[in-house]
Amino acid sequence: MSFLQDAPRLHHPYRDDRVLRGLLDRVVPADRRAELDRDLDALADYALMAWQRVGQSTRRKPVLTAWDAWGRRVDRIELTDAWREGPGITTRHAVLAAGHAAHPDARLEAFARVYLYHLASEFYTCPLAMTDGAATALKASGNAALIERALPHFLSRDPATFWLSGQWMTETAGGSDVGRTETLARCDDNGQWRLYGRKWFSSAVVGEAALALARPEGAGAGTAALALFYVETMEGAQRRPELVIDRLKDKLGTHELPTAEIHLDGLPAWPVGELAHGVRQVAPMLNVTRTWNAICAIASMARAIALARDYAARREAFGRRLIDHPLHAQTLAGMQAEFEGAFALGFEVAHLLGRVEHGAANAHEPALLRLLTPLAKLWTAKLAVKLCSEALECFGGAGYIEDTGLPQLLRDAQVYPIWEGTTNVLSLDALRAIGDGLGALRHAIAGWTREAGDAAAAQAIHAALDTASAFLDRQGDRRDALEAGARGLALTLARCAAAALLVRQAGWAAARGDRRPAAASRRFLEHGLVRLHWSDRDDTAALLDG
Ligand code: MFK
Repeated sequence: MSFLQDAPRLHHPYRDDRVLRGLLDRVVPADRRAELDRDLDALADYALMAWQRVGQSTRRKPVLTAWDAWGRRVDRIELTDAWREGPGITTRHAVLAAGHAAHPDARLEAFARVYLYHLASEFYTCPLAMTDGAATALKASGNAALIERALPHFLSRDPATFWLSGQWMTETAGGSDVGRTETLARCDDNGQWRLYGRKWFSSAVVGEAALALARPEGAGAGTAALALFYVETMEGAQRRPELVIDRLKDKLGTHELPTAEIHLDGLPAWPVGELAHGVRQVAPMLNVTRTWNAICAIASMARAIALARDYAARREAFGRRLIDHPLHAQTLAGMQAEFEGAFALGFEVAHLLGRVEHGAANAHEPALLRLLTPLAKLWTAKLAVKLCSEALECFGGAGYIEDTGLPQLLRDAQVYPIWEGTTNVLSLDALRAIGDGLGALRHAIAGWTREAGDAAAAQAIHAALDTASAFLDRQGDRRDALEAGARGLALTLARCAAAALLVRQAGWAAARGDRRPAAASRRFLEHGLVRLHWSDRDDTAALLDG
């Protein structure tokens, strides 16, 4: 019998996830844990089923049928199984609704569900993120009529009444520069606002509602003149005729997600707030979807590492298992330490969000949340690509073969740094937040490390923070230099926060006899915290000169 290699086996994504269980054991009160465990077990069972199912089928992309056989415009999108199951799974396990429950841990508990559901959902989490963001932005707007109209659908626990919301911002002229939005909002003779224009990346086009930025007729140019509108896309079972799907995008990854180009030809719309400062009004949505992005990136890392570790424990080469080769073990351990840092930061942002929303945060924490949200998004996104790439390499040639299911991990991960703001857009956003944020971060880091009593780690983290502060002081008012260094600054601050959170978790776990989080904390610190570059501007210009 010739040699055959076993496929990697996926262990139970909840019961066997020490890192998630360690966090929940530390944070979630016992009286809510049983209900949470029921949902997490069910979502993890679904994830196991989904992993087996994709291994047995040829993956399908959604199909758009624009016209029916009799010439009617229908814009019907045929979805994959996981997408069709999305409303049922989401509502049954409160993937959205749990985040809006009336207690400060609500967001943390919801994001634990998201973490387990994400990959099995085939990025159905993308429109879920936007729906969550829309619910949050509508609440923040105080618009009672829209809240009463939409939130019971967005947060429904019944698939029959559940609605998805899109977030329509990106346009051909605008891209990240949303201030160049060309979609026009015009008020008709009956006082009804209507939208006209083209949206270039619409990820939840199968949804029933959306928040859209548009420029009210006669308003000036730029970001401040944009208004935020709420729209509905369906008229009974039919898509409204004023919303036309031009085509589905052909993307590198996230193939199951029907991202569309659309145009609006008089779609009825309702202002969310004042008829200006729409970006300010949509910002709560952006910050929520960026948190989803971080948690989903972490979920991709967890899956990639879990498969690579399982394989390493069974695959033999050069006379012993891969995991017994010192260099392979060192590689996997390094990946695990980075993942645990990303996990700690992503879930701290999730927890902070809930505490701030419920008035349970201390005075520093709103500024801390504002800074950590872009930091977590940008760092976890980059790390997901790196770790998924490394995980594929752990399989050798098999990692490059489509029907192992592995290349998809890398292709899909590449979306995290791009959507919801690129790494550079997010680095510049962190500069917006650093004024109040840096002091809040120092304060928080001092608290997290004090809890654990690890003086050496605390010293290393504070030294890295001092280097970041020195960088900021040196740039002073030189905006160009500050912007050029913003990515290095953001990565440094993200790593400092993650290191301190690892130290906190390590202290808690060590007191209970688990030394693994301390190993993660030490290894993460060993990888270094500072990622600043003090680059010469003339060299930059020279390097770009042909
Ligand atoms: C599975 C994972 C789930 C993920 C879901 C994925 C969905 C994928 C679909 C998409 O990708 S949707 C499109 C994503 N696009 C973006 O994220 C836009 C990227 N561009 C930015 O983020 C820009 O920074 C932004 C458009 C928000 C603002 O740029 P500007 O034009 O330079 O605006 P400006 O004047 O700096 O900011 C306007 C106001 O918003 C200011 O407040 P004031 O009016 O009070 O002065 C800013 O402080 C405020 N602001 C901006 N970003 C904010 C914010 N406030 C709070 N939080 C923020 N993040």
